[in-house]
Amino acid sequence: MSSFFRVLLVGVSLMLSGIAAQADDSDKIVLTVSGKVTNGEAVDFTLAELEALGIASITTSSPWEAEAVSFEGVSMVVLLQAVGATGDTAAILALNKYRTEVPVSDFIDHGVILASRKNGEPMPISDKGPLFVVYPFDDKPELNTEIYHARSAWQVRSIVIE
Ligand SMILES: Nc1nc2c(c(=O)[nH]1)N[C@H]1C(S)=C(S)[C@@H](COP(=O)(O)O)O[C@H]1N2
Ligand SMILES: [Mo]
Repeated sequence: MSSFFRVLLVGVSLMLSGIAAQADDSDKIVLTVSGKVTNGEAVDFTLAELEALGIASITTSSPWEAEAVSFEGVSMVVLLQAVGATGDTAAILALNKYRTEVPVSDFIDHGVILASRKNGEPMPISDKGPLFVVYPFDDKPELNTEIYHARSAWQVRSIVIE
């Protein structure tokens, strides 16, 4: 191959990889955890970084899903361990500015997850994504109260450990 075509090929493939990088969201920060975490330094996560912590799943119906569906995401206990959280309350903030305070004991007592997928698929913002705090409502019917519904924040963007 002539050097001209080599240069052209390299140029075209660089251009295409640039387009691919723009088209996917792999660099996008989906979650920031701050407050009482290691060294007080806020920790940012892409979706892939978050899911690399390990995936747990909860299959349940909810006030938002009449039929049981599978939610998959990182266990809140694992997430808090990963950032070195030492507080006992997690203030969870959503993209729509909704804010709710959840006792860290809930995460331990109920195996709460920060779901990033529903039935294996990432959740769009229009369907409570990209991150949704999910309690095991079907396994623990006592969680079907206003208190736990209010702690079930969707469109989660950040968490402050207090
Ligand atoms: N992002 C986000 N999550 C949220 C809310 C909200 O307004 N925004 N409302 C909370 C409250 S107070 C309750 S009771 C339930 C209400 O869900 P509903 O509005 O679908 O009935 O979701 C909780 N999660
Ligand atoms: Mo509510």
